[in-house]
Amino acid sequence: MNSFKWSKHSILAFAIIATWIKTVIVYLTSFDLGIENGMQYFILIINPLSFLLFIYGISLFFKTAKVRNRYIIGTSLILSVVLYGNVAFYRFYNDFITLPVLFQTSNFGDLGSSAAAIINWFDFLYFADVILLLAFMKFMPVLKEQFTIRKDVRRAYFVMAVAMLFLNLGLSETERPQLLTRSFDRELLVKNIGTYNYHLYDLYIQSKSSAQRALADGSELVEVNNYVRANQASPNEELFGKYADRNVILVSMESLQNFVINNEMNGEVVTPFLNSLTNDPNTYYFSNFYHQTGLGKTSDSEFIVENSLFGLGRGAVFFTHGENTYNSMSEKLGENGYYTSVMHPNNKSFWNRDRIYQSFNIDKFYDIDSYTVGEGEAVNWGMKDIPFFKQSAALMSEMPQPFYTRMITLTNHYPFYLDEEDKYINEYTSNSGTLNRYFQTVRYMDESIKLFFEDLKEQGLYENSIIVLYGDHYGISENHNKAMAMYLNKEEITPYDSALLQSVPLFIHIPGSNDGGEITQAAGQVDLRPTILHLLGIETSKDMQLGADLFSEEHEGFVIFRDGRFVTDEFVYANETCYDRATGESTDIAACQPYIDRATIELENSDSIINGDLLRFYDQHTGNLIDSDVK
Ligand code: GP9
Ligand code: MN
Repeated sequence: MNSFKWSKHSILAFAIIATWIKTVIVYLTSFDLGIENGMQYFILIINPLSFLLFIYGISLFFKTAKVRNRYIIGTSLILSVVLYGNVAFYRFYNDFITLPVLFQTSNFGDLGSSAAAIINWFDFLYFADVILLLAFMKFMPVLKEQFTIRKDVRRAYFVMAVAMLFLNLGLSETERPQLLTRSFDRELLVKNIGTYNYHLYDLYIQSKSSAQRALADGSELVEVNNYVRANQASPNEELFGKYADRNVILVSMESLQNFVINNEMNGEVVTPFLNSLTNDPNTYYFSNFYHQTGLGKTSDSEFIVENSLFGLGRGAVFFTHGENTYNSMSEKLGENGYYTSVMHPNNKSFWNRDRIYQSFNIDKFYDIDSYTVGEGEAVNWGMKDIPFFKQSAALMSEMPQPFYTRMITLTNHYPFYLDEEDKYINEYTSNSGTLNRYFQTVRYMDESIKLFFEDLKEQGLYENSIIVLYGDHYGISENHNKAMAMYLNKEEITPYDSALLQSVPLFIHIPGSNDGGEITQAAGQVDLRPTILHLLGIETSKDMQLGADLFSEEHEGFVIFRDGRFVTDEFVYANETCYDRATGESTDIAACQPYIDRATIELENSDSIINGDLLRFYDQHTGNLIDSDVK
């Protein structure tokens, strides 16, 4: 058996290759990962490798063959259990396991009762590699031999593993920029970094946030509470409760910035319908309104609107703190007799929506499974807005009333592609294809909203509703400044301009009300929750919110951005410079200093509420702090 001497490591190679092949087969047969091109296949195939090289490679440190072999078998068994656990979970939930879900036993109540439906007789195949490994060890005596491995060989082995990891991450980053920093979607993570690395990543995110949570107690809330109470704005007496019991339809307009409103592009009107709302007697148009999102983009805007708190400075709070206690607008409306929902034709796990919506106590999520996407009805990231609105209006007609629904559009999303038949205007003509196409998708979205208003009338839902339309975040990043400067007829886009370009439109449309007009005071997304609740006559004076009712006499024109920049009616603070809005020129920093201090406090307050999961210590009905020993 001398010829087998070379194969003293064959058990390691065998284990890696067997688990690798099995994992890829499982990807392709047990999950629906939506692989679209050759590169995605390639990434999928290589992505288990770095982790397997590491985890099995640890066996190279063991001195005796017995320990080494036991380690390899044990590892392959554990990995099989993890993989199979995911498969079983996926069969039921169409999603990947996260640690909090795993430890939330209530979830498994559902699972347990249908275990029989989830487990198949051929499932032992998921353990085929373990069985083969055992057999291999039994029949290959060389594997039981003692050996020592040279240090340089071992080092070379781990260098190879690291190289593999970087290759994987590099390719994933080109496929999905900012995959790890923004952590959008479990499916995308598994598809790109693989199921094993995904669990490590999840472990990292969860342990970081649970450490902060464990260290927090109710005492931190005292300070936050004092700040919130000292700064809250009382409702506008005339408008408070004026539209009680109306349905509320919130439309999050994807990537829509304010600069297109009442503007033209090469002689063509970009948003004819939204323009008509800017001087409609039943519509308030907020022309100095800003998004306050960070890396969590759409999900951050949802978070801000629901909770009147900021997202986080790093990552997406939807992912990192999906299990926290919240007092969302949905929950509040639910307590006041509303049926609450979100309508968005995408994967339910995108942005961890399915999980955090439970924390928000939203009654129903109309995700992609609630829609029928016909031939030619999808573009960019999914279903086109026109059929989305049409089907949504039909779904709304079935909802118990009054209802509150939040709709999230999708067509005006980067890369802003459109089918020919959906192009109502030409492209712009600059060096940025992104900006050039943006005008066309914005024009399409404008059309879809116009048609939606007609659908609502047809369904008999229009008169009895309040329709709130707002842009979720910017669509054109600073990478396109040159083209933007050309469009806006400016020499360059300065940090001052960039801050003001974060303005997104907000419309509050109240059919038949004769309440309307343009409001020019600076305002932000955190203000929506109190504004809407007050229009419906729902008190928020005990709520832990950072925004203020837009109609309140005490509302102040001061909008804080997530990155610390801010806009007031007089000043803009960006790039550590204080600008005077009257001139656009920089001015003495002292003018901005009081706002800088307040912005710091507000962002810190928001962060400590989220990181410490402080709302679990707060009774929003009485406004009292709950004894922290209880939770
Ligand atoms: C995805 C959609 C877009 O479901 O909301 O997310 P974004 O990339 O804009 O954050
Ligand atoms: Mn978005």
